[in-house]
Amino acid sequence: MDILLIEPDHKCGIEYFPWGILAVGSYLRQQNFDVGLINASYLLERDFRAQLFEALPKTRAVGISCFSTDAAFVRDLCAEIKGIRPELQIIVGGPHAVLRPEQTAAHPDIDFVIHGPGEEPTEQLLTMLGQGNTDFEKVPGICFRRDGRLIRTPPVGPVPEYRVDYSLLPANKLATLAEYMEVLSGRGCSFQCTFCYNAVCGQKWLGKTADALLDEIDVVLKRYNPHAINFRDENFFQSKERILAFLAGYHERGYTFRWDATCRASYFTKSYIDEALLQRIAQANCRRLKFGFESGSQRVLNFLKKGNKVESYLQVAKLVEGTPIIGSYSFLVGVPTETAEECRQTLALVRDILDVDPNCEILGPQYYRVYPGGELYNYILAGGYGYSEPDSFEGWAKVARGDYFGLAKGATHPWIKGFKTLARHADMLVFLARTPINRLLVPRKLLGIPFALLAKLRLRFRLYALPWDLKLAGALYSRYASMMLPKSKRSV
Ligand code: B12
Ligand code: SF4
Repeated sequence: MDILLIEPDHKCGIEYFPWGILAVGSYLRQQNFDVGLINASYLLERDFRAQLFEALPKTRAVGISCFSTDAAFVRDLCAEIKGIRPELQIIVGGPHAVLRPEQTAAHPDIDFVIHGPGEEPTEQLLTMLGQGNTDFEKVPGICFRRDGRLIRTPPVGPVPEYRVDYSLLPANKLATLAEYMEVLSGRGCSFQCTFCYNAVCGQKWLGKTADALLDEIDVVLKRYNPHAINFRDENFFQSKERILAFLAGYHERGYTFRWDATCRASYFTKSYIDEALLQRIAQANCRRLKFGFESGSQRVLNFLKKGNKVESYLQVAKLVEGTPIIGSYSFLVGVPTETAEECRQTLALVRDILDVDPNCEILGPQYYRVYPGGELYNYILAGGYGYSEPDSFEGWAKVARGDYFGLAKGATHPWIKGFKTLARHADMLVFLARTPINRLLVPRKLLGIPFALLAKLRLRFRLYALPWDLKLAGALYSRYASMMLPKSKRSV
């Protein structure tokens, strides 16, 4: 095996596609490299370790993906691998490597860091390692140590065209693709929201052409016959021209699959998504449109450079409600400069949207999590909040704790004045307020009834003071969810 690619256990308990290593692995396979892939997020720990120990003696290099929250997992894994085979080259990529390449490459157990798209740098590194060539300075897109110095080479150019090789996924996942499939129709996004990874990395939208996308869908349908496809990229609707061609192609090619995609409220204009186009989208079996609404405060939206108008949100929800499409709306609270009243405005907006469309999906309001990089992050560092960043990968590993379902949120948000408990548990408030009481009428869940009743009153009448019930409910739910987690993982 030329390289063993590993996705950490993100501890979110959900079996998503490991897109970073799936992309890199697909490309490498097409260049005739022998690639192995293990996704620790799918596996019970003992199964992960069994697969790891079986593959390690056979591989020439290891590649690991790393979110900032994965730092501790990656640190421990690298130490373990080096303990078994010190000569094995370890390559780390993924969002944290992109955001903090030097710090990551300074870690003694990490040999190379990929600070952008990983396809071509990894191909070049593997080729050079195979030849015993050590001119790594010539490989664009990497960061590494040499003679006590850190060397960062220039970024790589555009990612080459290639097909995703889903057969890299574990057998148990492959068996489920007819039920649920993910396809990446493009990468990046050209908006500038200050909290978002795309804006931080300057990843402008790069979409497949409609023809290339439709051809890819043909292949996916032929091989896996999914009845639903989730277009996983973050701005599926960025190009109107491509959307019109996709909709035409959907009917011409006789597709029947249902699909989910990301959208933006600002696209709902007379010149782009009007009622007629929304109907056409619905007729092409769109199942779900996902929006980042973020806040009920226009000031906060402007501060985040979201480029949306709060006043458009109810209109968007009404239009979507008038179709068979499920509206999925995501919210964010706890960002710097947000006031208690602005947090309450977000909760009031959630209530108003639920009045318009009781069947919609609400994500959050999620508590703003601080990840390194970008305008908002720099604002925090400069803001006199006393917030300081870990100065090493080891330091990140210490702050990044296991975060089952994102409920064990860090308390370190000094910019939140007087409403931290509400902000941290706003998602619990909405979750409980939406839970039908009859679903709690089972012995295991009876305890939830008073919490749910109180949350319904809170959301309806804007009663947000003294949210200790939400804190307690969050702690109980976190414990319950953690107990449930191992069952949600499949053992292969
Ligand atoms: C899909 C997705 C997920 C999926 C799948 C994750 C995955 N492994 O792909 C799931 C749902 C699991 C997920 C979960 C989470 N996610 Co997420 N997710 C994304 C999203 C929207 C798209 C990623 C994607 O598919 N990219 C397409 C692939 C092809 O590109 P890529 O990931 O950039 O990978 C390229 C390079 O980075 C590199 N590369 C990547 N990995 C590797 C590995 C090796 C060995 C090499 C050589 C190269 C390499 O090469 C790849 C190809 O060019 C991104 C946003 C974004 N724009 O990237 C957020 C993002 C990655 N997620 C993020 C976060 C924070 C999370 C959560 C922590 C959220 C939470 N609950 O709080 C959880 C993690 C769970 C946890 N508790 O720890 C952050 C990461 C920030 C950070 N500093 O780490 C991002 C950037 C969103 C953001 N905040 O803006 N996520
Ligand atoms: S529109 Fe969405 S994907 Fe694009 S920059 Fe803003 S938050 Fe990120």
